This record gives sequence, structure tokens and C-alpha cells, in this order.
Amino acid sequence: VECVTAAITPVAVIKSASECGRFGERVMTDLFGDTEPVGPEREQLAPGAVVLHGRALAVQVDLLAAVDAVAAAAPFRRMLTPGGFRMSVAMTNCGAAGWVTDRKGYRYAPTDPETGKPWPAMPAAFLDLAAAAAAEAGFPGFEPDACLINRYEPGARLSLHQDRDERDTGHPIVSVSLGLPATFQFGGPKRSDPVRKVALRHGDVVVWGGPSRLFFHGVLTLKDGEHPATGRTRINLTLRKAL
Ligand code: MD3
Ligand code: FE
Repeated sequence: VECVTAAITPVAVIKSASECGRFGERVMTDLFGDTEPVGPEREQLAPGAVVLHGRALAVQVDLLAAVDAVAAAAPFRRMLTPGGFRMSVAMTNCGAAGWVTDRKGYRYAPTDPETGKPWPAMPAAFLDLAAAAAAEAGFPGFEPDACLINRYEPGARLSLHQDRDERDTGHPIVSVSLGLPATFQFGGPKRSDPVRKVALRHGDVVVWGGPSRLFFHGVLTLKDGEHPATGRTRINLTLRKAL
């Protein structure tokens, strides 16, 4: 299939199994109607930052079942920032440590402040995908001990920030996007650096390591929509070595 970003959109086309994605790349349409790249599609955003398009699609059912199991034991909640603002993104955690925020600050905690119980164990499906993706991006031996699960409803956003609450920021972060697409903002080491916009879609995995690990980033306001796998929701997993 010749993929050309045409200036004129045809009114009617005969659809075949292989189509052109929104950015002109080769895609396949699967049973769920998801378009997935044909073969491994990797995109280097910056030194150490690699997008593995569609890398999570093969295990999406396992990942989403594990999210539901975690959320049954440690429900999603919208946390309070130290400044007293309620976050629009709802969060929960699994693994030995979970990221929390309240009036006292940001930190990793071994227990869920809502229940007092340890966070649910890290699902094997999370560990396996994170380790494989990190290795493919050039970071072998990644063993995350914390997974923050972010849930975006339409209207939710994550303002520009750095991830610097982990003990050793020499380890990469692996992020997995599921459900509704989002526009991710990716800047530089200073808040004032210009930002690039990157579309993150269902099944995309991003590995952030090396020089990009401390770059400012955020997520623009989620647009309304419906996704076959998640409904009106975007789920993002961030797997980290926090301790
Ligand atoms: C770039 N989550 O939880 S993951 C976060 O989609 C967070 O929910 C976003 O930012 C989300 O902290 C984006 C992608 C991500 C994670 C860590 C990074 C991008 C990063 C660290 C450095 C640079
Ligand atoms: Fe972040």
C-alpha cells in the first residue's frame, strides 16, 4: 500500500486490511478496530526517549484485567497537590512503593494512605512488558518496583512537570498508554524549553531514559471519545524503579 498524506480526502474508499494511519504510516486494523503498526515501529524522540508504537497491543487484555484487579483493592482516587489543588487525573498504584501526593508533598509510600494496606503486588504482565520494552530501547535489566496507574476522563490533564521523586533517576521510566488517545507534551531540561507534541495511542509504549529522563513533560486535556477497550477513558501506566 502506498501511504501518501493526501491534500484531498476521498469521500468513499474501498477499505483493505492494510491502511494508512493518521501520520501516513502503515497500519493494520485488528478485530477491535484498533489500528496497529505493521511490524515494530520505533521512533526516537530524543536521546534515551523511544516510542514503541503498538508494543502493548498483544497483551492489552492482560494489562487491563490487571488494572481492574489493582483498582478493586486500591481504588482510583484524585489526590491533592501540596498547593491544595485536586488533581484531575485519578490515580492508584501497585508494587512495593506507590506515588502519592497530599498537603505534605510528593513521595513514594509503601502503603495506600486510603486503606493503610500495602499496595497490590506488581502484576507479572506489567513487569514482563516493562522489562522487554526497556531492553528494546537499550536499557537491559530494568526491574521496576513501582507502577503509578493514571486514569484520565475527558477534561483531565497533567500539567508540565519533571519526575524526580525516585531515589535514582539513572533508571528509565516505561510508560504504557491504553484507551483514548492523548497529546503528550515533551520539553527539555528547563521548564521554559520549547515543547513538542507527541500523539500517544492505545498500545503505545514509551521508554524514557538517559538524558531525557529529567525532561519536562505533560498531557494536554483529554478529548471526549469512546474506545472499544476502555470506554471514555485513557489509562497510563508508568513503571519505575523508585526505591
Ligand atoms: C518524559 N504520566 O505519571 S507518561 C507521570 O500519560 C506522567 O499519564 C503521563 O507523566 C501520562 O508522571 C506521561 C510519560 C512519561 C513519564 C515519565 C517521563 C514521560 C516522561 C520522564 C521524563 C521524560
Ligand atoms: Fe511524569
